[in-house]
Amino acid sequence: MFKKILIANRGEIALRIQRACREMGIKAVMVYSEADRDAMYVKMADEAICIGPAPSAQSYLNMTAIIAAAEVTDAEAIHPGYGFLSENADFSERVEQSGFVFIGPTAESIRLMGDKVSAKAAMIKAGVPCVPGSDGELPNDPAAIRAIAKRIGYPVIIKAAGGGGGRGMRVVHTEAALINAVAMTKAEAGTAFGNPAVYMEKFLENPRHIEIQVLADTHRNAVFLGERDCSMQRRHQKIIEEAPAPGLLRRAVERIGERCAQACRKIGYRGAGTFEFLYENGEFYFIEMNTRLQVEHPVTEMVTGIDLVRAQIEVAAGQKLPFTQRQIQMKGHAIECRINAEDPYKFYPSPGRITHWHPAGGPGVRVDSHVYTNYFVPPTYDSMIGKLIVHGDTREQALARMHNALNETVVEGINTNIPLHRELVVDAKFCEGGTNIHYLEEWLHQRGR
Ligand code: MV4
Repeated sequence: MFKKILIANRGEIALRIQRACREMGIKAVMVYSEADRDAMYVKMADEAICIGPAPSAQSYLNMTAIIAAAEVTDAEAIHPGYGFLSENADFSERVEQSGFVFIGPTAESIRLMGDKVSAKAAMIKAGVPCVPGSDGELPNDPAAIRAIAKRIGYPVIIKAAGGGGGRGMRVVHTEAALINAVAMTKAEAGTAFGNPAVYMEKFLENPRHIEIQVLADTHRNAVFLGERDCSMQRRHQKIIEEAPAPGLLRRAVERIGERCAQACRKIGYRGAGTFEFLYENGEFYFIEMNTRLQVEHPVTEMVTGIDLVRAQIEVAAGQKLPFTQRQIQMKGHAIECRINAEDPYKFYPSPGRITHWHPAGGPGVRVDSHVYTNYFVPPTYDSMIGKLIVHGDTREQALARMHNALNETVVEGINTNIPLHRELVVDAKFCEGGTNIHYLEEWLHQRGR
């Protein structure tokens, strides 16, 4: 096992990884930007190194500075967290070429999944069901493009191979709009991702976003750890996630989960990963794979009892997965609310000093947050200041615990989206379960203001 790990991230996830290291008897090196100098997790780290000024381009995205920090501290491995460099294949490659272990998949896997056209081709080959669509990248011939759309049936969606997470897509409802939409998406993709390749899919009108968590070791063992429902989102930003997904048949989840684990074995995947699916009319359709730990990983930890960060570190060190598929049992229900420093209804960022912080507690309550009374939320980064996660025997109990926990939480000095969460956890349709990816935006629209 490693003696020392460098954590190449900030905020709640930096603290989450530091906690795993501490529990495992591993020393944690923190890198931080000038904006994060006073953060508690930086002071609590075994060692901490400033890697540059506040803007991420000069600090948390600065590969040279991060690798140099690993060199001077003699760290053996680098955990990238989520966001920043976590899905950057060049970073993973540079880390390994510099003699460190990248706590994540190989550069080859990251590259394969980063290109959505090659990711989909790999999944089709591995037997994972995908959204009906073009056979790879769209050709340049307008007649051929029209023929593909006709075969799929309108509406269709044009997506950039280099996109993902909602970037670089366009829905097309009629043949008249098709060729122009393809040209526009290609032009934008070339500028934004340096890759003009696009592909086409049937546009699913009312799906849910269901994702499958996987874990794989370097000995070709791979397991799935159930699913998460991440349909409660606004502008591709998830705000509530839960596990298991309400109303899904366990045997349907197990069938698709086994396909995902099989795909991991087939491509030689290592580490934690997430298969994203659209779920409509009882069918799963693969859209993307995320090759990192996700923000919402705690809901999976709460229902499986498995520490995903510990498992990531263990498999990165070459150990075998410490459990088999049969030993993974889902118990109860978990819900996560992302707490953002923002206006709860207008969504303007609300950085600044937290004058009073009191986290919730009690049975089944977990708070993943790096903030404290007098912490200054910098305006430079993502607005998420923490996550409130609850577990209960049933979804009803989890919702009741979340309601209590939201009411107990005190954040003064800045605005947060806690008032929005308080309304959502008592909303009749959400409480019923099974709302789709459009529900939150429709709810906000109807609510007005
Ligand atoms: C789709 C889709 C409907 N049909 N693909 C958006 C994020 C990216 N990961 C894929 N996305 C979508 N792809 C087909 N064929 C609808 C979306 C989508 C969406 C997906 C998941 C969660 C929220 C979403 C919000 C709007 C659109």
